Amino acid sequence: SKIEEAKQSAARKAVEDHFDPNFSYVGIGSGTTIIYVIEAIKERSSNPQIQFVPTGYQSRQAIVDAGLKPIAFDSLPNDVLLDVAFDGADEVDEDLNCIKGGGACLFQEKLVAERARKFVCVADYRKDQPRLLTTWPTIPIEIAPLSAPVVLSALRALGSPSPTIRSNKQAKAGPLKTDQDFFIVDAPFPPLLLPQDVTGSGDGTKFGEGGEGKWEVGSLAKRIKEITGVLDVG
Ligand code: DER
Repeated sequence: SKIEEAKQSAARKAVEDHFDPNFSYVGIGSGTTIIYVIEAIKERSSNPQIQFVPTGYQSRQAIVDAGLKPIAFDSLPNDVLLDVAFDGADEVDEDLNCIKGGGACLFQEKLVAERARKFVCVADYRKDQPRLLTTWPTIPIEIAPLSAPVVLSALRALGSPSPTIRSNKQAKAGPLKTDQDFFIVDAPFPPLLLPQDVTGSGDGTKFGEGGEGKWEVGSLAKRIKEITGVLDVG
């Protein structure tokens, strides 16, 4: 299909531009696009020395199914950095900010991205939007279950109309649990602004204070990290 072809060509380009068969450690994200990244890496290299760091059970299984060598994030030698981490995204704005978390693998994805010299986001044309939350409706946040009531009320205070704990009715009654046994909160906000939208705007958009619910992307990301103590990966 047109979408699968777009995913595959994005993956091939990403691998062509950012993968080197002499690498030692490569991060592998979660979702469907990443499968094409793995296929493209297989075509480029048969170097058995490379070890692949998964971002969850699905990512690890994809590495194993491709006959590549997984290494768990917490088995990496101390202080070693990944040469590159490839991952997908749900939406990307014109400043290359990303919405991630559609696949509920956010915590490990952030850990791996943080530990890589270079983070390569592989996203087809559907994800390419002028501002975040143009088509993807919510900001996914992975949290410790115990913190849910506090996080939900703090998000409402930031102007999110109806933050919710993600459930997967087809799979089970009650909330979805991630590979860390955490919750995913999905927080809707109006489309996020970029700095160039706000400078000297004078339209009542309070820079980063959620005036009329409008947030500049960096300010909101900072506030959400403060609320959830989430690993700050920028
Ligand atoms: O959960 C994520 O952030 C993933 O990267 C994911 O949403 C991308 O999924 P896709 O490649 O199947 O669109």
